[in-house]
Amino acid sequence: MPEGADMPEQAVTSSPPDVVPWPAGAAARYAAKGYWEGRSLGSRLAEAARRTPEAICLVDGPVRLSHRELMARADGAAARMSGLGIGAGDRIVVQLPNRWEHVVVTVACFRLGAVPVWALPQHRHHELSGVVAHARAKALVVPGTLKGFDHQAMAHEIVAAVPGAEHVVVAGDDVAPGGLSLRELCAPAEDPEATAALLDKAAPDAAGVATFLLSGGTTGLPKLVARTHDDFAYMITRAAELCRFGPDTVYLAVLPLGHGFTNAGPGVLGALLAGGRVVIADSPAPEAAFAAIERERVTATSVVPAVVMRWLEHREENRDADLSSLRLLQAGAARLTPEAARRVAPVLGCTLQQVFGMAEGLLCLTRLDDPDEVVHHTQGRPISPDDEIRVVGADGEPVAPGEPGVLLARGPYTARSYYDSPATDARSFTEDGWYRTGDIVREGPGGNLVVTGREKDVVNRGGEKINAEEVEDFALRAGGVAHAAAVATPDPELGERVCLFVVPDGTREVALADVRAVMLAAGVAAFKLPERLLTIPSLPMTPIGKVDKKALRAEAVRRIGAGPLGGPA
Ligand code: J2J
Repeated sequence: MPEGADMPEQAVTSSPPDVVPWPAGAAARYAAKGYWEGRSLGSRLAEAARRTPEAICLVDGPVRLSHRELMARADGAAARMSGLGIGAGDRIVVQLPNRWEHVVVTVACFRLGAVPVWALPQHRHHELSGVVAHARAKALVVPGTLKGFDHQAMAHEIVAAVPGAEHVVVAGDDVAPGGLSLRELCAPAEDPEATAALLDKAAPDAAGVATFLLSGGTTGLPKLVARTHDDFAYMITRAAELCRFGPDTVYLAVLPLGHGFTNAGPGVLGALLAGGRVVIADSPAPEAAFAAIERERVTATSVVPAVVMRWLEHREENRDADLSSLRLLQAGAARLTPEAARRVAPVLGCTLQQVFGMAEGLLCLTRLDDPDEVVHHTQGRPISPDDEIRVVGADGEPVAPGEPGVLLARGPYTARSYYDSPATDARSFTEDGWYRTGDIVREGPGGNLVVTGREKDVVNRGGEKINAEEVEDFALRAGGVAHAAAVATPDPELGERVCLFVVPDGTREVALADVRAVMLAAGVAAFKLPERLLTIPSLPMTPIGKVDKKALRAEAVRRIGAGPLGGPA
């Protein structure tokens, strides 16, 4: 694959017109305060790499890359993408499992100004074709076959069907005709210094889009959040500062690299920008993760509460692994119970940090020196002094201090709109630029937030968000269903699972397997499939005529119990 001989002299990547920018006054303030530094993430990463070029910064099994080697590969990939006609502002959907190439492609995009859109390996045709189409992606990067599923074939189908999508890039040896080899794409640049000089000179505009993040609960009609180099870099470096990341940081990426949390909370990018090291793991199973922590002397990692529970249970029974290097365990993306939080320091021997974040921006952290009371019982407070938050009631007015209400957020790294989705924006953003998170919180002492519920209709299954309406639409396509309502049922392992209520139309019996089959046939990610089906004569309604999901959640608990799925229906 040739490297691009004619890379542009100056990349042009101002914000696309389909994103609402920050008002000029706010932007000027964020720049004046030094939050927005006006440098692209690619330039920052290259600069960090040049400080300690020979230090190992990326480990994946036997692969160990130094900062110099990572940049040579990323720059090589950027040059080859340019040779393929991919330039600043072009989007590339990246669906890869946790492998070092994920990091190389990401850094390559940031160097070139191309926009990576991280998808999850579990996404299937339904989600991925929606993302490729809505992002107007030019390329799709996929594994070959993973866990028995042929991602390559799916990618070719999507690229053939979506106008503007051109390239399928495939990991591994088995690249079918018409596809490009990820291995070749990620080979080191032939002349690393010359390539780096070209990319430095053509560095993308820091006000332009660095990445499109998928909003929690991505459906066939995805919501994309355009994060600029300036805002994303600020969030990452500020989080890295609060997590005390530095050259001695060894960060274990154990959650999917498709998540914002793993990449940027401060995550992989925070560790690299701090001159530290990233160790890639492809499973959060305690045996494998603990072995990686011991072997690589990992100092920090981030997990979802379901993984915290598994690690605690395993460690209580098995103390073989040496976890003494681990200083920081971040837990976020779903609610961690105070009981679990309390066990982390004594059992795992490290500091717990609760993380409450979202693709749209706002990131809350408990601080490393917060008292136990805060770390065990709250989801932390915003990372920037200029994050603005409001907790409002049904009337849109602020509630009394300490009372629960819907959280609104605004600030130097919180988006003002979704990408090209005016109808959704009208519901999710206020006219004066606040993002309506849909989370119900109360503000505790010291401004720490406690997430107590949510108004948005999603199920949070171990950190993966599932849009209830999407499940309901599929349920209606299964025969015999007059009405459907998906709700969360409590689960000791994953926090929540999807329970589907159906009102039969009397023509036939409806079984869980029927609905699951409809969803699988439509190419829906398996984690969204309902795990329980309950029939009900009619759906309860609220006084204003909406389906009463609160009543349904209570009904599900009454019928199934709050324990594992086993109980009688
Ligand atoms: C309860 N609910 C939480 C928490 C997120 C860092 C960390 C997480 C995400 C993420 C992220 C929660 N307790 N501690 O992007 O950078 C729920 C809320 C929130 C939604 C966002 C990051 N932490 N949540 O989870 O875009 O409902 O981002 O609005 O996937 O997850 O989901 P998502």
